[in-house]
This record gives sequence, structure tokens and C-alpha cells, in this order.
Amino acid sequence: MNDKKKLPETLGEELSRRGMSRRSFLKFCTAVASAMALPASMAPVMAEALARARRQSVIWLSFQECTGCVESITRSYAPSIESLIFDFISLDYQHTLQAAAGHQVEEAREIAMKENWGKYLVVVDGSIPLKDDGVYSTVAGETNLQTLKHVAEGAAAIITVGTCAAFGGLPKANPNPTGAAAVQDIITDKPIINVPGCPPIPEVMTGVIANFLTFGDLPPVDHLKRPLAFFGDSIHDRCYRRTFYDQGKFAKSFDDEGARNGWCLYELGCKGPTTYNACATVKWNQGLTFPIQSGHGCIGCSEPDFWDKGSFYAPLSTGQWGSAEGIAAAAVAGAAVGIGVAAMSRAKQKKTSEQG
Ligand code: FSX
Repeated sequence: MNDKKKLPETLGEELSRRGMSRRSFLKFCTAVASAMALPASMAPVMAEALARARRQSVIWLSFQECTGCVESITRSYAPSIESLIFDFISLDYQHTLQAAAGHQVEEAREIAMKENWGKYLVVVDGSIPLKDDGVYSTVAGETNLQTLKHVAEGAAAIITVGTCAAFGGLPKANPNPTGAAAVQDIITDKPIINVPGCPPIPEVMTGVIANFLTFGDLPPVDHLKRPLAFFGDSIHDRCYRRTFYDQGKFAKSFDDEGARNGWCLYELGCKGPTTYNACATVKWNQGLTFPIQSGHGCIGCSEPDFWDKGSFYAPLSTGQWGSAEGIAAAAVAGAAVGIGVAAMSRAKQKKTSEQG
């Protein structure tokens, strides 16, 4: 993990070492540029900048979490360029993946921080317990709170991975016995980008890193600090079952005719209308599928307090999910307003294209 001397200096060198063609690389850059809502003309610029990119020091801190986020990210598929970017960063500290142990690891982290002061990226997964001076989660004799504050000091930026680090997630769920908090509740003087999801989508993570390597900065974010390119639309807006919603065709149980016909899962508790994420477009397992496509409603895991809002199998109208942007409110009336919702959506698309 820390044997940098044997490793190629730039991503371009790493690409040639792996026999990756320029054509494949350009194809990848085109896909990333498109996913990040950049004009197509940015693809060659991105390819050029990424090829010249030097190994980025990344210090990864894992706090109160289930390791699902790391599982998700390390499942980015072997020979892809997404995984190459993940391999290419200099992961100078990561509890689950590092080979070294004990004092050596903590020393390696201190050295990486010193050598890259002001330039390293910090990735955090998991929430930080604040109750009782943070005693509920410690690593190497330090509370998570102490470690986070110490490591964040020299960071260029912080990427939170998973809903726990972004919003507190499951550890923060009622009654929150450890006083769990999100990174942004604690660190307020550094650029932070949140990549929520329980777990998050691996390609969103690599997209954010690719953006940082290309432009030296984090991409534009929404009001919850989530990358707009991936969190700009609700899952409902991009769902392939949306037409059934608009026609008022809803599955009433998981094994009825509606379910077999692939109708909308709203009445079975789908939280797609109030959830913002890229599941319906980027999907999972190399773009193969996502929960709704596999027959289960969205549980809203990339939204703050999703666990406490609960009611995963009850329609939005009966839970605490509110009516984000009026869509859920429209959904309450179901089929009766389906045509109106479709009209709203078309109006929104028209407005967007006029603005764009
Ligand atoms: Fe949380 Fe991640 Fe869910 Fe688990 O690191 S977002 S519980 S998938 O592991 O933090």
C-alpha cells in the first residue's frame, strides 16, 4: 500500500503498463463526462488531465459503520477503468484494506499527512460518536472525533462515503445511543462532498475522484452537499416504471398481476419520489439492475434520517417522508393526478432544456 517507488507516476503510465488502449480510456472519459453532466467536448480534456494525473494521496477513515460501503466500492468490477482509478490512488491509510497493523499503520498515516499536507483527500465512512466524549468508537487509543479533527486539518477536501458519514445514518437512528453525528456536523472549514447511500454506488465515488483528479476540485453539489450530476434527479424521475405511475397502474402486492407486469411500486412503499440518487441510471453490478428493477421498492437510503422515517412497505402518503418538491404530495392522490404529474414533469423538462 505504501510502496510508492515501484508504482507508475502518472495514470497515463499505469494505463500503458496495463495495455489499456487510448480508445477505451477516451470511452471511459466520455461516460464520466456525460454522467457528470459535462459537455461532450470535456471528454478529451478529462482524458488529457487524467492521463497526466499523479497519484493522489488518500487517507480513508472508517468510523461507526457496517463496512457495506467498503464492500460496495471494492466490488467495482475488476478490469474496468473505474477500478483502475481506485487502484491508482495512493491509499495511504484504510483499516479494512491495509496489510500493515498496529503502530506502523498510524505512523504511515502521519508520514502521508506530513508529505502531502494541504493536498491529500480524506475519505470518511461511518458516523462519529460524540456522547460521553466519544468513547463508543476508538482506534489506536484515539476517539473517532480526535482522529477526524486531526486528519481533517491538512486535507484539501473531504469525501464522505455512505449515509452514516454524510448524515449520521443507522448509528444516528433513534434513540442514537452513541450521539452519532455526520462529518459535516463537526468539520466546517473544509470543502466536503457527500456521497450517501447505504451503501453508495461505486461509480459515483470514482466519478467524484476522477473529477478531483481532472479539475483539482470537487464537482458542483446540491443543498445536502451531494454531487448534483448524480443526485440532481429523484429516482422516481428516472425510473423506467414511471410510465405505469403516470397511467395509475400500481402493484398492490409483491406477487399480484401488477407486480408481474412490472407496474409501479408506489403503493408497496417505494420511496423513489422523495429519494435523490443515481440508482435508476447508473444502476448496480456493472449497470445490470437496481432494487426497483429487481422488484423491490426504494427504501430511500441516500436521504437523511431514512431509517427513522421507516415505513418501507407503506405508501409515502402514510409515512413521515414529506412531499419533496410536491412530487410525493401528487403521488398521494395516485392515479387521479398521474396525468398532472406527467404534465409537471414535461414542463420541468421543457424548462430545463430552455435553460440549458
Ligand atoms: Fe453506513 Fe458504510 Fe450503510 Fe454500512 O461504511 S451507509 S451502515 S452500508 O457501511 O456507513
